[in-house]
Amino acid sequence: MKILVSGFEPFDGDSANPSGELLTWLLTRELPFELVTVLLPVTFDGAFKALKQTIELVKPDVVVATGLAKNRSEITVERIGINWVDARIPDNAGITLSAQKIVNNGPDGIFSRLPLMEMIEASRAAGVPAKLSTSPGEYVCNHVLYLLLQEFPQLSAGFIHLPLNPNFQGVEEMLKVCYSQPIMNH
Ligand code: PCA
Repeated sequence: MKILVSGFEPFDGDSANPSGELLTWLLTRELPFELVTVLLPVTFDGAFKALKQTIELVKPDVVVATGLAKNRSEITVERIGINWVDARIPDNAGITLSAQKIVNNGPDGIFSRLPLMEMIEASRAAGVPAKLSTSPGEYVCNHVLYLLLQEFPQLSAGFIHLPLNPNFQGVEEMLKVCYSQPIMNH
């Protein structure tokens, strides 16, 4: 079983992004599955392209994309990717996409295909607060999540938003659930 985990480079003038640091941390862990990681640029044009190339190359069984949500205090597992982008700040290439669909004739939203509730329970059981989110934002993370779910309908895939200073153990527990219960539930 191969799980691909993505994280993002820093953005918005920050010097670090915990989702990028997560990848380095995970690579030091002993995991029951094969882990592949990819660091994505925070650009509308480049992020999904880089993820897609990696998926096509490594052919993972599960894809878990991660990113930072600075205004949240817990790890949140996203329920849905939405077909909308409305950036509050430019991406790292200076591009601001405003109030538009991501895919013109695509569905308004696509549900995550990860065992969401079981992931949350596993993180909580390890003492790391986590909860469900139905709001992935309107920026690069949602852009990647929506395109991931839309372009790879056969893949078990979804998105985890991290708070600042996350306890990465919570994510490790979540990934172990994706390995042991790779079901697509809503
Ligand atoms: N968080 C941003 C993009 C990159 C990241 O780590 C977001 O939530 O859209």
